[in-house]
Amino acid sequence: MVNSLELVHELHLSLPKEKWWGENNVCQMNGFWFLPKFVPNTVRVLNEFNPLPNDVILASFPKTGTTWLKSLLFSIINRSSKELLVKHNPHELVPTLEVQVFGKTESSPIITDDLDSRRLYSTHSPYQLLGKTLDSFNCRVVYITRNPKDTLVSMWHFTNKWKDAEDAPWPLDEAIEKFCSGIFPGGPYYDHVMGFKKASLEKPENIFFITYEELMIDAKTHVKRFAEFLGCPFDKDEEVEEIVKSCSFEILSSHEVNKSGDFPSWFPVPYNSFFRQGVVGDHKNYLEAKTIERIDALTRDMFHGAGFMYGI
Ligand code: PAP
Repeated sequence: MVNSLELVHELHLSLPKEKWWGENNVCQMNGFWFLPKFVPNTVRVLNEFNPLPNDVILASFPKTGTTWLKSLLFSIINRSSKELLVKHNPHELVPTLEVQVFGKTESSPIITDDLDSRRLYSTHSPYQLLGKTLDSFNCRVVYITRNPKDTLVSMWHFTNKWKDAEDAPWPLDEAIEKFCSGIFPGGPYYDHVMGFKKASLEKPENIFFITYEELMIDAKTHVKRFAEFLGCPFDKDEEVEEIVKSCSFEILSSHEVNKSGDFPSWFPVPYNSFFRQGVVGDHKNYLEAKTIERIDALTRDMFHGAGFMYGI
């Protein structure tokens, strides 16, 4: 009899692989790249996750503003969350489907069928894979994206904070090559973003598409829009202002839990690696002009060519 570990092993062997950084590979499933440890979890999400109509799913490509949006959506749904945000990292308040929820071999107790509860989960799975599940249950999805150059630089920094990165830091040139070729966890970035962008245009009542840069310019207006989209609008402006403030980079990154160099049980990076700069345009401090031109040309092709005038 084949046990589940053997099945996972077989699944890994059968998938195309590419080198990502150092000794780490990524595996390709349905045109997208995944870290091997998340392949079985992602398969479980696709096979076993049954959203409830009341569920809220935060979807994103890695490093595009997930942590920020987790704190905002959690605060909007639960209204006052100031105390909880002081004590808990946002990733522990809003579990990720492929990491905490389906990361174990047995169904997680977090999964309940309580029809009255409003569950909030996040996912890095692309719409091309998870879309059928999300559409069939009619739940609300908020997707955040970020310009490709800042996303790449943010991921490069994050990867170099991994537990086993000490011996072999990831050269930036390699990170650029991998990003441009699409061989990146969750990648290709452009396909991930366009999957949700197109779906949000087709189903605006179910999928809210936002950019990190828009949120940065006017978080207050967008927090109100999220609340309306989720069917729980605010009565008072002060409530909105309080949420925007308590979820700001400045406040969140000042909490001991988020400054900690400890490693959470669910990912091999310290808590403090989710808070680095939190600004728009940091790529200018790292990428040469010729790299910026190269990525902009790709963006023109992939986004502008598809009618999405974003990312340059
Ligand atoms: P994840 O995919 O691993 O969850 P994610 O939260 O999407 O990561 O991205 C982290 C980025 O969001 C970091 O960007 P940087 O490397 O360019 O600095 C992080 O600093 C930024 N970030 C985290 N919290 C906030 C916040 N409250 N406001 C703005 N940016 C934030």
